[in-house]
Amino acid sequence: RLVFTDLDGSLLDHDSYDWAPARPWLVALKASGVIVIPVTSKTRSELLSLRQMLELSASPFIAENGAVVALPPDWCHVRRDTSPGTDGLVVRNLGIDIGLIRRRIAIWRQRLGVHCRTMSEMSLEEVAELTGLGDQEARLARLREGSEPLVWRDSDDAIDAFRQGLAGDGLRVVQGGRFWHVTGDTDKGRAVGWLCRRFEDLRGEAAETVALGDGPNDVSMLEAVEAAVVIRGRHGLKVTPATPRLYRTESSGP
Ligand code: 2M8
Ligand code: MG
Ligand code: MG
Repeated sequence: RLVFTDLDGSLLDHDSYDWAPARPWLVALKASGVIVIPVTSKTRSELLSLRQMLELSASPFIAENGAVVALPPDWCHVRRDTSPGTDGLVVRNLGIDIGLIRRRIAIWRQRLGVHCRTMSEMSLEEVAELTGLGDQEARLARLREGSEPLVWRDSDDAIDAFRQGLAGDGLRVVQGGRFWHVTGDTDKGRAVGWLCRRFEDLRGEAAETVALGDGPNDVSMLEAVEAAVVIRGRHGLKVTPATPRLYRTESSGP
């Protein structure tokens, strides 16, 4: 059994990033052999420390909205994967190089004359201020590999034009809790599907799957599993996955 969970606003509180209320469940799931898999907008670097804190170091994780998948040894395929890095994880990039994403954002912004500010243009202090993260965490959030967060400073119509322009380049724009995120042709749902197929390949049986999330960028993931949980958000954004088995929580966060 696999439980896929978003972090910010879901397993972690939107503002304080606290997860203590969920701890008893994490312990119980581990004891019964259920694998909890973080699926997040955060970077691989942020996840490397968070997964230890959450005691999820045996699990794979999906970072940067589906652009990056990290596999611990028992999720690896001897023939298909490269050898693991120093952290023991094999990393698969399902998206597009971050340099290309940043160049296309700059081009479409200029071409359309729209206003936004990307995370790579922000100072460390600015990122810390916007997210409420400490300096060290903000530094890790800036180490992007396959997605660029940005703050939109223009109209709703302008974001549609921006989205269409980037779509012509094979790029996608999704909305997280605080930022818009530009990725390659991937999303949380695609990465979840990829991991489920990997599980089936290795174990010889299909996984039973549940996913939890609070944001619009979680919809593809919620639609990729058997049972979905929408966590009440603090951002006021609509989250409406088209799925028959859907539960909405009354409380927000962990
Ligand atoms: C960003 O992601 C969140 C999650 O949805 C957002 O858009 O609000 C990312 O930059 C991530 O790396 C960072 O840790 C997080 C902090 O709130 O913000
Ligand atoms: Mg979230
Ligand atoms: Mg998230």
